[in-house]
Amino acid sequence: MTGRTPVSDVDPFSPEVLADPLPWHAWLREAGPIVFLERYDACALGRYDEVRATLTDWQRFQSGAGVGVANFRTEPPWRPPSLLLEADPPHHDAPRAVLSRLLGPRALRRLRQSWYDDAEALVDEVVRDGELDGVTDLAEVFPLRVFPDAVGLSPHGREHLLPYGDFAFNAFGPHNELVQRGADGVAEHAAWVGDQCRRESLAPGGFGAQIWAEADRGEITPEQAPLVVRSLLTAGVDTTVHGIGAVLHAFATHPEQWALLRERPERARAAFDEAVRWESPVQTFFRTTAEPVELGGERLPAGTKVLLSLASANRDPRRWQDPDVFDPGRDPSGHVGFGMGLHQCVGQHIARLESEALLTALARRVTGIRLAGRPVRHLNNTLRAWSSLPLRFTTS
Ligand code: HEM
Ligand code: OVM
Repeated sequence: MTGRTPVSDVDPFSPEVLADPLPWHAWLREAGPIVFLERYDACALGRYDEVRATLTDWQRFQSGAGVGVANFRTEPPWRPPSLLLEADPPHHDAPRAVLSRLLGPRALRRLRQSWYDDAEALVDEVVRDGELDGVTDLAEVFPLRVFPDAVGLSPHGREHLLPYGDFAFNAFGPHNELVQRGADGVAEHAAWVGDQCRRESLAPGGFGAQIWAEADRGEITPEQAPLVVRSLLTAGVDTTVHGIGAVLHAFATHPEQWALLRERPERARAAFDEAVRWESPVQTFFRTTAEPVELGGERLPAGTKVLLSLASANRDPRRWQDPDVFDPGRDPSGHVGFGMGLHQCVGQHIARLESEALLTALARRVTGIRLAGRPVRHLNNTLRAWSSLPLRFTTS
């Protein structure tokens, strides 16, 4: 460090910052384009331009050393690295091409009608005049109803999915209390997940079986197939649960926007993207410098960990007008809530389809939505999440 770079002894993964990260984000953006995090021997970026530039510069800012605080070259990862998230070209290319095809907009057309029907059915079941919990009655229920079936998972043991994902997202952070608390159960969750990734476990026609079919066609190797399935099981559930939680919270606290959505339900998809910008359910990922690089006027040695605050970039006033305002009428494109560049979320079309289906079904029944009590945060080293969201719906 040259001495001009701001140094911070703040722990971005402390319970205090995780419970209320916005003041830390504001400090990070204002302090300068790059900040040194004393505790983690890492740098942090909070401004949109630098975060975006780093996400799209995969040659110099690599993922293969892990996208959490730990450097896989010096610390062994908790599980074999992801062939997508934690890989660089050329290794990244084939698994990515497979998932891009299987999870792309064209491929999802065959799921659209049934997910819309499932959303209608769920809304019929749980929505009534009165109170319900937006997380435990809706945000956790809907993804778990549609996604595991689409992958082709066994109906048994699905309760492992959320805690497994929660641990994986915690594991990008330091070995703090959140990781230690999850450590007890993770072997059991991981064993179930690993078993589900076998060819024999996956129902015909689902994403899992399609991944194995790509192995048969030689697009990926049979050794890669189970790990590609594992990516869906790791990244495909908690993310959409907390994304849906975010959009429900956004509307409950902006009831006038719900009224507008009811008039124009075709805007559900854009509203979800705005909620992803506003809340950033995935808050951070790291990169590791592959060579000495200059960034924000600072010269970083090779092997430097760089924390990218997607959440802070998504509220950078240099990029967004009134960034703290949830405005489903704005154009949220360019937000980095799904990342950007080579690793940009390959499941984003799934996430959008799930939330669009659920919001559309809700918009048909629910005339008004309000908070009915204090929402409760669920802390995670990477995710911004609710564990409880007391809502009051009106239906007439
Ligand atoms: C990558 C966020 C839903 C699977 C990413 C990245 C972000 C992200 C920020 C970029 C990681 C990086 O640059 O290092 C989200 C959010 C979601 C969501 C906010 C929901 C609101 C999903 C779903 C799936 C999924 C539903 C699977 C069905 C993946 C995979 C990658 C990824 C496999 C790695 C892609 C690669 O490295 O090429 N996601 N995600 N995600 N996501 Fe998502
Ligand atoms: C993966 C993966 C991808 C994105 C996020 C994530 C736990 C995992 O490929 O396993 O978080």
